Amino acid sequence: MKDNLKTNSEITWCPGCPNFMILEAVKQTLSHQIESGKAKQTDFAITTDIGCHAKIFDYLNLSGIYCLHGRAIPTAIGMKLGNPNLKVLAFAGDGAAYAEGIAHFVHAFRYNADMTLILHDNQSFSLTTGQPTPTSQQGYISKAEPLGVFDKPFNPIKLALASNATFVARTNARDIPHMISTFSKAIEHKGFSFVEVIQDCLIFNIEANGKDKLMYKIKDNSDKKIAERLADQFDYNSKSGKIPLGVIYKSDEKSLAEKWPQLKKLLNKKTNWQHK
Ligand SMILES: Cc1ncc(C[n+]2csc(CCOP(=O)(O)OP(=O)(O)O)c2C)c(N)n1
Ligand code: SF4
Repeated sequence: MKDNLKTNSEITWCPGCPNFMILEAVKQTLSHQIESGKAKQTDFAITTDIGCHAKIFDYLNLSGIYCLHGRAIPTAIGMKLGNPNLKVLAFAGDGAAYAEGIAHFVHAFRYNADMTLILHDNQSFSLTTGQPTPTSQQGYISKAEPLGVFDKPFNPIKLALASNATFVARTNARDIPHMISTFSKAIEHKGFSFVEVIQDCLIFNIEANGKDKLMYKIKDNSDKKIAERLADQFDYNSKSGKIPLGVIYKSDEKSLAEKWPQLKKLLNKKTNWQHK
């Protein structure tokens, strides 16, 4: 079944890039969903941003839209509104969603459309040769900031929680089984599910690599106070602290379509949209 998700496109990631492992985990996750009868291959639709991560668009045999930089999230929400029976996945980088597309990132949690965001966080704008992003550590020297980054990074997990996220998880691009289990839980969550994948870039911001020794796995958590404490354990700035992996927070709230009966009516009338 996994082969049905393959394409003939030449893969142009650097040899050994952890994006290969993310691709493998996505294929295995979707194959399990399809083989277990939870979804058909044609039920899935993807959006991708622009960046190294976004090349995944060419390597997955799925319908979708290769978006403008920073716009994978709003395009995915539009897709979901257009056909709510689709299982929509958006792929974005830390530059894409935390810089260019930050407004969409914040508001997506409030809207709570039933879809999944897979965020490849390599603490770098890698496709464009390593400019710093909002999660790059202080002191990171690049061609764009030769004196090193002066600013502290922000913490996207805390931002998601503060924005009333209903599903926040973190996983490691080197751990395919953990990615599969986390992606599966995210896809099965009702509402907007955000999975941050900690991903090394082998070429740019290599000082930020090798955080695996700080990582540990947690049990799924539904307590907001505990989630905030878990989020505080890693500040994206130093190689100390602990990095919790797993479902950091999950709650059951109404999804976008459930909150907007008028939208449901309008769409039913205009597009024969059937709410499940
Ligand atoms: C509107 C717009 N701004 C900037 C760019 C240039 N650009 C293309 S890819 C990219 C970096 C992407 O970085 P990130 O989202 O972190 O993904 P990565 O390459 O690290 O996977 C930038 C700045 C663009 N294509 N469009
Ligand atoms: S530049 Fe970095 S993120 Fe991009 S393909 Fe190469 S290793 Fe991967």
